[in-house]
Amino acid sequence: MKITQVEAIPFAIPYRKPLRFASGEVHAAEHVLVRVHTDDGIVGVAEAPPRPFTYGETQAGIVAVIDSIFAPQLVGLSLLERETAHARLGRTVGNPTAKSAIDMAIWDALGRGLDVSVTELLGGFTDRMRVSHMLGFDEPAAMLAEAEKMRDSYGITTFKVKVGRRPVFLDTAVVRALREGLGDSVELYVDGNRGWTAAESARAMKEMADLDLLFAEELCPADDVLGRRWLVQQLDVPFIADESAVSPADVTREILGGSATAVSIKTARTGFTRSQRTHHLAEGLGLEVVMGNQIDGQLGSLCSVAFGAAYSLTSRRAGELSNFLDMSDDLLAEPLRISDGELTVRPGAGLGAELDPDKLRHYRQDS
Ligand code: MUC
Ligand code: MG
Repeated sequence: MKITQVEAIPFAIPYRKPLRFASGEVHAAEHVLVRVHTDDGIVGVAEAPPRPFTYGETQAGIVAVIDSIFAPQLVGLSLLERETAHARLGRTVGNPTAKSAIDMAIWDALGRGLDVSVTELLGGFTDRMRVSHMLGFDEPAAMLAEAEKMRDSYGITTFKVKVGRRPVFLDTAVVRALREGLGDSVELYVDGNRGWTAAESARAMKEMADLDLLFAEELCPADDVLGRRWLVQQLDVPFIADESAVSPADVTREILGGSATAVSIKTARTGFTRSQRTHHLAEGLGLEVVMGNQIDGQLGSLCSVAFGAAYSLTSRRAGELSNFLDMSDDLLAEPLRISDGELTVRPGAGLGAELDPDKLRHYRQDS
């Protein structure tokens, strides 16, 4: 079970429909496939989605940091020495998705070696999660049509609506159209990706006070420290820290500082090892948790559901697990299927993910 090689393979798969939000937009999944090989022939896999506008990583940067810094630090370690691997990766600041993909590929390889699923290794609470779909910026009618399609085709009844545009009415009109069009039985929440000021956020939330929102996420920047605290104190729904709270230390700072009251866990940026720490912290603090989406492909979504299903707290709320549906293709040999509004963990060892070699050959950018 010793690590012999860590591969970082850049690939690109176009989106059928770009996703737009306050801090950026995504037209193609320009991700990095990470494969961890062991001396007994096991290969663990995961993917790293660079989000330059949020975390400063690029596809080329992820490949470079893995090849030149992380891979040499890990070769020779056992798959069971996960805390040692974590400590070595931690010597380098930043690079959250590069570190996370390596971490998750190690867990996948360990599960394969032990013939148990990653969900069982982590906690084994359930084998499925309800799915929440993220709606990117568009006109109200188009966003309502997309939500109806997701509900009618996949049974999804929870929607996260991207907000943060100016004037705020552009977004509040969308949320109102969704509530009126979809009725009371769906769950709606909003994510501003720091697009509004605290005052704009407060105004928008007042305008939407009758729309029965579940949560509000990152409406304004955490760096507007007093403004955000002022906002969070007046809301009557949990305020989710997403990009402002990547590490457990960030979560502690945001929650104790009164700048958030709930947390988004994204395996794409905290892997399984650091997501576990955030989960345990959230449980200890009594926080709501949502499994977030970093605009993941199918492999990334499989990682999210594998983690989310492992614990009671992370599987309580619908997880953001469906935006791979906007991609034109993927690398998995057997595509993920959402039905009755749920995504199940793949049966089998590790993550249960098998890649299609022809698709990998087609989409990889290094050969
Ligand atoms: C989200 O929840 O913010 C948008 C940018 C990113 O990194 O993740 C997405 C979704
Ligand atoms: Mg967010």
